[in-house]
Amino acid sequence: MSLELSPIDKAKFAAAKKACDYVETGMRVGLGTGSTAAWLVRCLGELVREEGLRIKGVPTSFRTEELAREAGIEVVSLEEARWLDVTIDGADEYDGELNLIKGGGGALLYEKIVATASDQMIVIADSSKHVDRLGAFPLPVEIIRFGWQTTKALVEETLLGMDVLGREATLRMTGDTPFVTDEGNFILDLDLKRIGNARQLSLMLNQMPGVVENGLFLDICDVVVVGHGDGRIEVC
Ligand code: ABF
Repeated sequence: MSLELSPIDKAKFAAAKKACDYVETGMRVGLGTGSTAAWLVRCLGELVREEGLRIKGVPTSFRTEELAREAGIEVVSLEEARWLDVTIDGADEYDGELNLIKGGGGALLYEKIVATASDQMIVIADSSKHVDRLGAFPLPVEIIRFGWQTTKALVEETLLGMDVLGREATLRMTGDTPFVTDEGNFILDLDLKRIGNARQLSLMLNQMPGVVENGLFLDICDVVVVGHGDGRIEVC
């Protein structure tokens, strides 16, 4: 990589490049979404073009599919792959137990399905994503469009009685219109500040009518590859 990168991009690139060590020819690879995952796609694309790496990539968003095809990576559907050897993806937060908040990029539903259908899930992140306790980053919750205001009110009501600090649910917008996921759903961003019991919260959210999935990735991540601005790597 010859271009001069900012410290944050150096960190993301370093993590993404290190994560390529987990990928071997013949593997079915889940390709994450977001700026760090975009570095992964670039690095894997270079290995495909210049080192003869042969993988089948399963993208977690339309955007990642486009990037993967541009990079020369063979793209297959999750239906065709059926199961994956490894998924490599970014995160908004990770804690000491490698539990995550994901979905800042709006791709949490496909990301969670792909990550769960993988023998191994590797997160690549710059060091700013590490937290002692999840929740400072607003928790994305994917909801169907039908009755979304009612779903929002139900979610807020549920939060009132739980071990979370913040209570506000905000519909994610793109300019003046609601953000629409690749699946055609809306996203609520829950400004919780701190999550006391992530497992209880995740279960409560996902049993609510209208809620499709939430951005708490619990007991899914196996390894976090952390990049630093000076190029240093940590593997947790
Ligand atoms: C995606 O990457 C999302 O789940 C997560 O929100 C985002 C992190 O973005 P970035 O890598 O740009 O910091 O996996």
